[in-house]
Amino acid sequence: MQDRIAESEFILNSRGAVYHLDVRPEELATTIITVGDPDRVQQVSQHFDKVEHRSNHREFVTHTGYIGSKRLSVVSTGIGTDNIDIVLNELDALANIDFNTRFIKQTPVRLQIIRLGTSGALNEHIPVDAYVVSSFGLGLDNLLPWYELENTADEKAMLVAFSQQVTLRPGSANPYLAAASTDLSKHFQEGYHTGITVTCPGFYAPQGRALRGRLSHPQLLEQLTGFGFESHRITNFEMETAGIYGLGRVLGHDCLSISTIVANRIRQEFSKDGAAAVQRMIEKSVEIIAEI
Ligand code: R1P
Ligand code: URA
Repeated sequence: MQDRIAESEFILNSRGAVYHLDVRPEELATTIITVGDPDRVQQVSQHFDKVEHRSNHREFVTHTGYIGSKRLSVVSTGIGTDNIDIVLNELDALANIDFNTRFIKQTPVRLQIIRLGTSGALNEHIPVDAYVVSSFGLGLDNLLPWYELENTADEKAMLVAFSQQVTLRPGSANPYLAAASTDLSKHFQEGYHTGITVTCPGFYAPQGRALRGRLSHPQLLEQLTGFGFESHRITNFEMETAGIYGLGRVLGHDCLSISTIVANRIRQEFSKDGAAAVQRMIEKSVEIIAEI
């Protein structure tokens, strides 16, 4: 028999809510939209017919409500896969751990987790203000090497091709890969580009941006743009997708990441009104999510 999970490992606050998110099991839906920016939570929940729960702790803002009869939550993650480690584990705990007994529930609940974020394009044909659905998350950030992530044969072959074509400085990254949920991605086709999203452990040098710090890997953009495996190409990079896909796989959830392209790094263009483009992505995507 499994052990009761100790107070030091699974932390609840004084109202019996999971520590970082400050959410109780009954306050979370099984379809969850994640956003990086806490201010974007309200931009999503304004499309709900009714909001029944709001919580707010550190960078983690949660609203739960309904569109028609569909119950949805929207949760902000803040930036980076260190935060994704916290958010995905706590969402999973809310669904799959009994908060009273501290035992794992017998029947696993599979969540739908959909990121609505922003990203930089690595393909000159994907313009700013376009939307990209990530077919794969390819992590350079080192979160998933801490978990037992099982890869398919195709994913393993893609990782081998990546290590042959993209020469990272030894010790800088331990690349990992996980695919999107096709059950979710099949709903997001018209009006969305599709491709591999690279998840980076930072915004500047880890995405090839040189301000005053010199880059250890000045060929990064060129190598990522040139990468190919069968028909798969890298379209964009950001800071959460691979963590969501990888940890979603480990924990047994269906995950999808959708990004508004706010910068095209090949053309060196930046959106003139990224906020409006993000708002359009939210409207278009939430309408689809409400029907899934
Ligand atoms: C960097 O500015 C942030 O923007 C992107 C990156 O992944 C990173 O979190 O996503 P969000 O706009 O969803 O935060
Ligand atoms: N977010 C990123 O991480 N990179 C970009 O270029 C734009 C948004």
